[in-house]
Amino acid sequence: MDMGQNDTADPRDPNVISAANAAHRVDLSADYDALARTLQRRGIDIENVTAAVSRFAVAIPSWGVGTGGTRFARFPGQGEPRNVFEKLEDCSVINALCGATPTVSLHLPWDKTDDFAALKERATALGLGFDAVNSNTFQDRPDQTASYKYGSLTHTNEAVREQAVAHNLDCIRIGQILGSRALTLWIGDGGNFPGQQHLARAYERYLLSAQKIYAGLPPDWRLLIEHKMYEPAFYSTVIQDWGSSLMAAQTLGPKAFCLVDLGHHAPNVNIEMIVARLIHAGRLGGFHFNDSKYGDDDLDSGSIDPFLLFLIFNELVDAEWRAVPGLKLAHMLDQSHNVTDPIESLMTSAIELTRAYAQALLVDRKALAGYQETNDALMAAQTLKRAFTTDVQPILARARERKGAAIDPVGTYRRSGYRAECARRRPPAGSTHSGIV
Ligand code: RM4
Ligand code: MN
Ligand code: MN
Repeated sequence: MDMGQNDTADPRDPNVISAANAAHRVDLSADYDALARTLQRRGIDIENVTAAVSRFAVAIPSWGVGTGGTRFARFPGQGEPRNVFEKLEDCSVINALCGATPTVSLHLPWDKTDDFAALKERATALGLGFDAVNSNTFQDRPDQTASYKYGSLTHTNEAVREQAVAHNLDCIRIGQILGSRALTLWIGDGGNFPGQQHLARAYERYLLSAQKIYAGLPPDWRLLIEHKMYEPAFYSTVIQDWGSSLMAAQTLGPKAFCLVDLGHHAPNVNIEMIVARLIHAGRLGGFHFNDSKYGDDDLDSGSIDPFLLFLIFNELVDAEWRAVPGLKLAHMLDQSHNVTDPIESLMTSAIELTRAYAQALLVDRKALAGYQETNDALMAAQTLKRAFTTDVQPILARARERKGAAIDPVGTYRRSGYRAECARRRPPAGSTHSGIV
């Protein structure tokens, strides 16, 4: 991109990032060295933690870089991306500055374009790859014949189900062009009234439709089944919980896994236990990270309940520690940014995930196992708390710096003037096709 203005600098330019980092280097070194000594006293080599954090990656949802909205209104931001190519530009800024988001997850048909090969080429030029493809059968679009008003994969009418299956197969075809290796299946199907739907038959129809999609998966692909308690169906949702999702995955076959969107549970549900159970079943496929207070709020990861995020990562690191076989997770952010600059929110959220991961790596697992065996509840809890309350900021910043990313991503981004430059180059063009999110 040619920023072309004296008062703006391309935030992806390594020289721009390095110049911005210069102002923080001395302080960071002092903080990092101090933390290294603290951790050493606990028997932890900081370099191992920093190296693990450096390897952590999470996908950016293409729809996340546009401003989201609620059922009531959407207040568009300045210089929003108007098409999938511009979304990729913003994703490349996020990745350059925080160094943890090398892939993008598309949502179809929101991200429809005539030339997916060109999109793939553009992504490669920007240093980006593609993560799971998300299908969309929860909305009607002008060119389709059947309506999803009363469901898609579980609809009573076979023609509607076939259309929804065909769309998913099309998503796989597009994903193959892009180099994706997973299809994420989330449906809004369900009922708003008791009695509206036959609960058992709707689930059976889901399985029959999902089998057809599964049969279309290339050998190296996975099907990620996403459950959600409610919305848009408010009384009964066909894939409402991890039980429905797990049974579906087990029925479909070894390439089917469960995807946990953090916002898709009732308040106070113990999500880390769900994670543990799915790991036990060998069916945990990945996450949609976000945070919430009440429902599927799609708030920034770690903004409401960072301890929950830590406890989830604690389960993941524990599984790594136990060398649970075949654990290969698709990490993605799934957020809606209504009042912030989406680029800033996504960078901050990616960093919050690395923070939770780093904290989880600090848990003294041998000590914890001992306290668990001897039923020392207080010390077991303290062992987790000690890791959670450690300020790992210097580790995160050092990991970014070593990758050529920014020590201070938001500050560097703001000073670059990227958003103002986008506002000049991208006059509003109606909807960003990011729908309800
Ligand atoms: C759903 C779910 C899906 C996402 C849509 C936009 O609530 O989280 O993952 O694709 O929203
Ligand atoms: Mn989701
Ligand atoms: Mn959701």
